Amino acid sequence: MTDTTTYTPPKVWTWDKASGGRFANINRPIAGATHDKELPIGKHPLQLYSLATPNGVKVTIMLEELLAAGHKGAEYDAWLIRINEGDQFASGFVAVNPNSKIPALMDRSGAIPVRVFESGSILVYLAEKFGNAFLPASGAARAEVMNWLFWQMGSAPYLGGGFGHFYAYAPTKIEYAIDRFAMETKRQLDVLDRRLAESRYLGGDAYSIADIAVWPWYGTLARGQIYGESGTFLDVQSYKNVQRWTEEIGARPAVKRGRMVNRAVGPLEEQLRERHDAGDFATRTQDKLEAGKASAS
Ligand SMILES: N[C@@H](CCC(=O)N[C@@H](CS)C(=O)NCC(=O)O)C(=O)O
Repeated sequence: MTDTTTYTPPKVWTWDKASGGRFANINRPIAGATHDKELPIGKHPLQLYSLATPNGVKVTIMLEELLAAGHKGAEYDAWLIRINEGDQFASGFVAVNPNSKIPALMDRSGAIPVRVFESGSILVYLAEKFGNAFLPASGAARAEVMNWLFWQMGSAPYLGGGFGHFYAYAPTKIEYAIDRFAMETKRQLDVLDRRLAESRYLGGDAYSIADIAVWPWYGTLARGQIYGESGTFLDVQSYKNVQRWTEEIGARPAVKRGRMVNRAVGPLEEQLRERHDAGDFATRTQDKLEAGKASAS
C-alpha cells in the first residue's frame, strides 16, 4: 500500500474553512440556522422539503406508493431544498429538522402540525399514519421489516459517507480509506444478496418500508448509477439476488415516479423539481417547463 499521509493531527482541532473539499461551502462544525427564511407551505396536508438523493427518494417513493394504494390523505407538496446552496440552514428548515438535512416532513393534517425528520422515522410515521401500510402490524413480520430498516440506517453511512466520499469526492485518493470502505460496501452487498437468496423482499414475502429504504441506496449502486465507475469497481453485477430485487422494485410505477420528485440533475424528462399535484408528472417535468419557456420567448 502507498503511504500518502504526512498529516499529524494537532492537539486541538480547529476549523480551516478551505479544507472542506467539494463540500467546503456547506460543511461546518456547528449546528443551527445561518439565515432567516420561512419555508413555503402548499395546499396538501403533507409538506415535504427534500432533494432526490437516496435519503430523499425513500420518502417520495413511500408517498407515491401510498397514493397508488389508494390513501388519498397522502397527497403532498414536495419543495426543493438545494443542499449545495445551503437551503438546509435556513431558519424555517432548521425548525423542521434541527439536524439540517433532507428529507424533512411537516404533517399539517391535524390541529397541531407535526414535524418529522430522519428518513427512517418518516417512513415509520407514514406507515403508521396510513394503517400500517407497507409495515406489518406486529410480531415477527414487523420485527423483520424493522431489522432491515434499521440495518439500512446504520449501514448506508459507510456506503455514502465512507466509500462514496473517498472513492468519488475526496480531493485526494487515499488507498487506505478506499480499501476500507470498498471492503465494507462489498460485505454489505453480500449481506443483502444472501438475504435476497432466501426471501423475495427484505422483510419477507411482502414489499415493505425496508425495501423502500434500502433500494434508493443499494439498488442505485447495483444499477451503477452512483459514484462514477463504482459499479465496475465493486463488481455489482456479481450480486445476482440484489440485481433481481433491484430490477423488480425499479419497475414499480410508484418507484419510477418517486425517483423523479425533487430531482434537479440528470435527464430533464426525469426531473420533477417540485411536485404539487399528481398531474405534475405529465405536465411539469423540466423538459416540458423549459420547452414552454422557449416557445413563450
Ligand atoms: N440520517 C439522515 C441522513 C440525511 C442526509 O444525510 N441528508 C443529506 C442528503 S442525502 C443532506 O441533507 N446533506 C446536507 C448537509 O449535510 O448539509 C436521514 O436518513 O434522513
